[in-house]
Amino acid sequence: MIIAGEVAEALADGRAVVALESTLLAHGLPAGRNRDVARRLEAAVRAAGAVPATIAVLGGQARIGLSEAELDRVCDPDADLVKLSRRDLGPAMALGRDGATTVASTAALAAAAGVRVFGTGGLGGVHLNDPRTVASWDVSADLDVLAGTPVLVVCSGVKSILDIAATVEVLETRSVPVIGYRTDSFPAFYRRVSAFDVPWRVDTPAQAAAVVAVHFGQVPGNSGALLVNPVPVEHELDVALHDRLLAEGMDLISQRGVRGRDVTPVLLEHFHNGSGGASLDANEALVLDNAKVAAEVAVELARR
Ligand code: PSU
Ligand code: MN
Repeated sequence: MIIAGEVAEALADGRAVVALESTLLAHGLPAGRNRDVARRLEAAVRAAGAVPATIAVLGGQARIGLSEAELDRVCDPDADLVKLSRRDLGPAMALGRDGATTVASTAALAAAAGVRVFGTGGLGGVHLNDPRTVASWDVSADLDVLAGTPVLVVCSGVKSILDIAATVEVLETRSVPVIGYRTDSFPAFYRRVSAFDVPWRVDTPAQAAAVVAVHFGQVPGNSGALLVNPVPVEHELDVALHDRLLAEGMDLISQRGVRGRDVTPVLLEHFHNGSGGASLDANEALVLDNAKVAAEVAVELARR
């Protein structure tokens, strides 16, 4: 694992560091726009007083903190990065590959490097079963890894392309605290509220940091925590458009027989193409806001 100089120094000094993932750049956003988002994410973290550490695997080496040239490589569609969950890290590193890290693999690498706060867009979850097929058993490794990795993930909940009810239940079963940031509802990525409440709510970065400090420092166990922050209100996707895209996306997945790690990128692309850019604006706005909130919480944690 290679920790960038600036990140290593900040960690040694006990200053705030925020991990950022690379799958949302390489596989969640279209080429061109992803590079600009990468830059703005790091800028949002810095503006709040923390050091950004974007994580990826390049030439078989896990990198904690990327240079501008390395960010170019992650965002280059011709570089053809593999989507790496935690189970893929061994093969990718041993075989010298380039890969983008998901929430699961980013959290695992962040924790190993000593980074405790991670800002992203949406968490993976339990996928919906198409009633026309047999049970898919598609449950994102993000949930299992979070259950055993002491990192705070700041995200906008899970997309409504997932089974939110089942995802919320798994988080409870696996003892992952879910804390609403200025909300009482578990957010559904493009939409600010879902049919599900969050068990806890905080309204300031200092409160969030207090919860995380006690959770990591005093509560037995090894689980991470989830701070859920809804998409900024002006970027929320219209509900009728959202529901149409969701239904179409599910049909597409079933017709094309899309499976496994390809499901999320294919559905995201359908949303982006079918919403005339509105879903992309929402995605970008929520990721940037989560990076900012993550940095604010990391700064409060470092202050303690
Ligand atoms: N949600 C998004 N955009 C994304 C992802 C989730 O809105 O790009 C990515 C994240 O990296 C997440 C991963 O960790 O998809 C989950 O994939 P899977 O369901 O295959 O585990
Ligand atoms: Mn999956």
